[in-house]
Amino acid sequence: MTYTIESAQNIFSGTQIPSPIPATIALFDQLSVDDRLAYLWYAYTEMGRTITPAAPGAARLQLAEGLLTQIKQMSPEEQTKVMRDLANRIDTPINRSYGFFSVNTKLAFWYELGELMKQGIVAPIPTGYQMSPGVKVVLEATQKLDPGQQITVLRNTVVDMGFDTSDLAPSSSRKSAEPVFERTEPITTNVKIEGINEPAVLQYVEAMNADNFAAAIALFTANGALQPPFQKPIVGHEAIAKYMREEAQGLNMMPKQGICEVQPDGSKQVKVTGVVQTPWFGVNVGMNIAWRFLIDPQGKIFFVAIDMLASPQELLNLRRM
Ligand code: EQ3
Repeated sequence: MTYTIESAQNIFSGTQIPSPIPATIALFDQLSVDDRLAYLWYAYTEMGRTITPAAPGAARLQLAEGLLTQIKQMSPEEQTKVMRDLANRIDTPINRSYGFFSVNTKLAFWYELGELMKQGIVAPIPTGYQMSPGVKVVLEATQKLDPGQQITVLRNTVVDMGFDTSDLAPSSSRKSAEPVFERTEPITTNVKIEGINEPAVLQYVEAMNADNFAAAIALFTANGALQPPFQKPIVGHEAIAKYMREEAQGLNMMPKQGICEVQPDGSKQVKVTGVVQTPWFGVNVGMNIAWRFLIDPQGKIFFVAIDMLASPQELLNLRRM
C-alpha cells in the first residue's frame, strides 16, 4: 500500500483553498459573551425562518427535555446566566449535560430555547442591549457568505458551546439512541454523476441518501476514514457508523460532476462536487460541497474528505492541483 491517511488528506489539495467560514467564526470568538448571544439571535432570526418546521421533531427534543424543563422553571436572571455560561463554555453541570448532547440535539435545544424566548417563557436578549460595533462586523461578514456557509457558521458556533466533554467518558444513561430525522425529499436511487462511474462512489451516495449507513460503511476498508468539513479524520467502521447516525441522517446529497484518476498502484483518486441539503433547512438551503475519495485497488473506500467549497465557482473546479 503506497498511501496513508496523511497522504490521502492531500489528494486534490487545490480544493482546500481558505474558507471564509473559520475566519468568520474566529471573529465571533472575539466577541464578549453577550455579543455572541446577540449575534446568534440576529443571525438566526434571519436564517431560522427557512428552517423546515418538522426538523427538530418531538423525539429529538425529548433528549433535551430535562434541561429545557429545568431552564423554564428558573427566574429570567438565572435563564440569562445559563445562556451566558453556555456561550462561555465553562464547567457547570448544565454545560456538561449540553456537552454530551449530539450535534442535532444541541441544535434542537437552542431551537426550542429560541421558540420559548419568542413566547416570553425564557428571557430574551436583555432590554436596552446595544449592538456593539463588533457584532456589526461579524454580521456583515456573515451576510457576505452564501446561505450554506451561513448555516455552517451558525451550526459550528452552537456546537462549540457548553463544556467540552470529549475527554470525559459518557455515562450509560446518555447512550440513548439517536432519534430519526424524517426525510422531506424522496430518496434518490440510481445516482448519476457526470464523469464518474466508480461503483463505490455511486453506491456511497445511494446508501447515504437512504440513511442506510450499514451499506455505506460496508464500502469502506476496515481502516478506512471519513473526514468531515473542518475536522480530523474519523477512522474505522465503528467510529464512522456512530458519526453517521448522529450527523448524517436525512441529508440529501446531489453530486453533480467529478473526475477519477487511476494511480500506478491501481488505486483511484476521485473528486466529486455538488450540493448537499440538511434536514434542518430542507430545499431552502443548498451547501456547495466537494468529496475527495481515495479508492483502494480492490474498489473499497480508504478515505473520503468532505469539504465546504469557498464559493459556488469551486463546483466547476475539478482541475488536478
Ligand atoms: C435562540 C438563539 C437564536 C439566540 C441565542 O442567544 C443563541 C442561540 C444559539 C440561538 C439559537 C440558534 C439556533 C437554533 C441555530 C440553529 C442552527 C442550525 C439548525 C444549523 C444547521 C446547520 C446544518 C449544517 C450546516 C449541516 C451540514 C451538513 C453537512 C455538510 C454534511 C456533510 C456530510 C457528507 C456530505 C457526507 O458525505 C458524510 C457525512 C457528512 C455529515 C460529513
